[in-house]
Amino acid sequence: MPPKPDRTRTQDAVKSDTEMSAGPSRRQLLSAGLATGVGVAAAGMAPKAVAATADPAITTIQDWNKYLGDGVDARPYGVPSPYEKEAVRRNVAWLTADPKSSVNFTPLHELDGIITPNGLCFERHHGGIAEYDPAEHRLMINGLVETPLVFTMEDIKRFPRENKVYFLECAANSGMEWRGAQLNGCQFTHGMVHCVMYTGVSLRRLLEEAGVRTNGKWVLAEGADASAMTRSIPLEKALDDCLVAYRMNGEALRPEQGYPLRLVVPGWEGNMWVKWLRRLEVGDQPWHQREETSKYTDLLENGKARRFTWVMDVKSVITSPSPQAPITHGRGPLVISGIAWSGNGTIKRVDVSVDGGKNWRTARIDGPSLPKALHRFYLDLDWDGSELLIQSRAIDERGFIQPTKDELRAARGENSIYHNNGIQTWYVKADGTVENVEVS
Ligand SMILES: Nc1nc2c(c(=O)[nH]1)N[C@H]1C(S)=C(S)[C@@H](COP(=O)(O)O)O[C@H]1N2
Ligand SMILES: [Mo]
Repeated sequence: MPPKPDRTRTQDAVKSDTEMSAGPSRRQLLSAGLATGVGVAAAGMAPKAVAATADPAITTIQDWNKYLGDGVDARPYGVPSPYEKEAVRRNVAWLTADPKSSVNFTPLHELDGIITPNGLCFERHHGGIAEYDPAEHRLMINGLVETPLVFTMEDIKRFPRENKVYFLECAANSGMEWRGAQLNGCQFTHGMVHCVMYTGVSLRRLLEEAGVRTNGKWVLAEGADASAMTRSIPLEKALDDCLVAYRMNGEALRPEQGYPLRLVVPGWEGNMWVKWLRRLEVGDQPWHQREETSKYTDLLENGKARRFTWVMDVKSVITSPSPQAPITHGRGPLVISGIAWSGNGTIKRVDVSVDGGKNWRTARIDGPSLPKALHRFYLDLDWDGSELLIQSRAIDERGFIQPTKDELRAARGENSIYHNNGIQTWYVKADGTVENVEVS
């Protein structure tokens, strides 16, 4: 089960738990009426440089010029520079009862491009990280198949391989923000998403090997961790674009991400991407119906629930500037940057507003535009130092437009936790600090 927000905690508790340094008023609703003296940066405009002779970093000899550094035998597996120590996953202690059934968050504000480094992919697990000897790992396919099969890891690596870049988003991402602005940083509001290149074999290929019977309609995927997490996937999706993956960004899956084997269910909510995958059972009904209650439903205002809301809707967020990535360089050239994604395919366009959604400009998408993967966008501005209410709004290839939070609440009420893809607002103050707010 996903983490649930604890509504009894105060805003100050949120602040101290997340070690944020924001102002006291992040729940305030700001009217979208700020003056904006912001121009789109002229082509080729560059930040001003200091004359070389005036800069001691140029005119004096630095420590690192005086000594030899580490040799090639010092770092068999490289780690980031010690100056990058802020680029780490973080959790929010009050969200869950125990860190072994919990979540941490990708530091989106520290990243660029579309690929999440393996060590920074957020983790969500219900029974802690399972540590496996791959030689002992087996994948079984049983149920409504002609030939039940058991594969070793070696067997799986002898099937034809595919390389695919996909985002994974937990359905609870942004769930704490349903009722209003709460957590002060895109790491916490949007960090239950990552995007890596997977290497694996198509699930279709493995199912064909076992031979799915005509009454097979669902694939039940089971994990080998202590939670033995089981999820049902409609056969149609299983035969479409799912992968049984054993590598991420070229290297073996990390233990946190399901080493040695995980299911990849492109564009669909993260809980179906079963890690430490050990069994695929073909059945004629979904696993959910065997349980007393169905998990991962969206409770509506009228008491009814939305079930089987698998596709992750079109969404985006500005990652910089943002509460954890304030503007420190003053007025002048400013790079606004963010990510956009959709479970429906590619992102067609991203609009950015600096006045709380009154006016929009088309952002520049840079880097690969791959279906069901993160997209990186930029808006290059000349900032005059005035306050801004920055927002991004993504549109996907099927024409779906990211809604405002008010539109979402009008449609689904306030009881939901899952599938919050509403437009995020950051309040940029004149001193460059940034706060999570909502505009009305
Ligand atoms: N076996 C197993 N698979 C699992 C889980 C789990 O607890 N056990 N958590 C699921 C949930 S809810 C999510 S959001 C994703 C998170 O994937 P990640 O840890 O690679 O970010 O894994 C899914 N697969
Ligand atoms: Mo999740």
